[in-house]
Amino acid sequence: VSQTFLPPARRTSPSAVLRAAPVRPRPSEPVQLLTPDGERVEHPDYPVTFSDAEYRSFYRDLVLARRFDDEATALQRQGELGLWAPMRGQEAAQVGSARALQARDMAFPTYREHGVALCRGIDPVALLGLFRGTTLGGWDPAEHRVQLYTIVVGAQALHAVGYAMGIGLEATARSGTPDEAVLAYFGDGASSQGDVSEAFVWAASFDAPVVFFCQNNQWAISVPVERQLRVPLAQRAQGFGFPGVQVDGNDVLAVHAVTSAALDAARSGAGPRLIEAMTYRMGAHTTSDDPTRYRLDAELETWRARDPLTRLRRFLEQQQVGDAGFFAEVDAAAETLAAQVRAGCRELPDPGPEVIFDDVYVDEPPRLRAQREQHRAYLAGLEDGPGADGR
Ligand SMILES: Cc1ncc(C[n+]2csc(CCOP(=O)(O)OP(=O)(O)O)c2C)c(N)n1
Ligand SMILES: [Mg+2]
Repeated sequence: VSQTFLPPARRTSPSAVLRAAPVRPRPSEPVQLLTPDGERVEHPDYPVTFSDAEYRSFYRDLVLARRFDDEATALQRQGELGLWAPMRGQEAAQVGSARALQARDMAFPTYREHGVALCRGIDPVALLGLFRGTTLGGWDPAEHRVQLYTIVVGAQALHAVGYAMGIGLEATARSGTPDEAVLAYFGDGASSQGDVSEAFVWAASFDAPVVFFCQNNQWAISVPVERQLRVPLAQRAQGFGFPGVQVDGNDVLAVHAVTSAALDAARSGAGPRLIEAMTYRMGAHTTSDDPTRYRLDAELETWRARDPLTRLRRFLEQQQVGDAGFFAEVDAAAETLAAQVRAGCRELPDPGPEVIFDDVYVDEPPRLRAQREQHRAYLAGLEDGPGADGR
């Protein structure tokens, strides 16, 4: 065998090869309204104002979201949850965007949108059910206007566009504007999925009232964002035929302003928008992951200095919008929430073995009913088995 046909000797470790992206995304200026030092800055495209009460309520939501997420991580460590996907670090991206939604708008989350769920009034204990294995859903999407969590990376982008196309078609039928919009969440890793590119094409072709909201948290498990994107994701939108904007995802004010504007545009019939929120996943991908195996402490430190809670707290203190009493009240509310979540999680009822037959069909076909009966009889016949108590 000639030397020519031998593969080249591997000169670096596999992880070094992964890291060696020849082109890095070029730096760009994300929209920012609040610096990491807590200074309120203006942006020409987003001349927004917030009342003191709004500033305080943003802070409150950020703190509650973080406390809930921390509690869930602890519950997994105590064996109360099978798994948890921490969102620590992404609170501003989630609270800022979710609070830009109007009552009728619909959100399509991934598996990490716990801050979105809280802002939309989903019971945090019900949300834990999915991670405790007591439910396959947890809430009514029609009531909260948040679809169920989607684990299949990127799939919900297509679901969101289909839903938005429906809104658009109804608006056309009554010769009006959509008046409601869809917010589709996904991650930087998901941006490489065919589903997301297809979703962009369909949304553009049909002027669907959808806002794509990418939380670029720099990692897709152990794969760095440089592997996903050769240009900032926001720039990719142009090639699909709609506007894209990059926002400081750790700045709750900027995220809120940018998402509000994009949703307004979608509701008014201007078609889709893409938002790339630059943020960072401070914790592990999930509680099954060990990020120290693939990323450096220095990177973590850089992002810790951009913490979304710290910067808003600095602003509130510097502008005397929040006093010691306010911060104490928020901390107390967070502890109350954590205690309720802890107790509620442990009390979540175990589902009976028959629930696997539920919610498959609206009208249960005879064949499935027969299988359910067969399964029930089988369980009843087990001595001390799961069906022995009649469930
Ligand atoms: C279609 C599909 N492929 C692979 C996986 C396994 N997986 C789960 S999360 C994930 C990474 C997703 O990264 P990103 O989109 O950046 O979201 P993040 O987890 O960072 O929030 C992968 C590959 C999956 N769930 N679905
Ligand atoms: Mg990611």
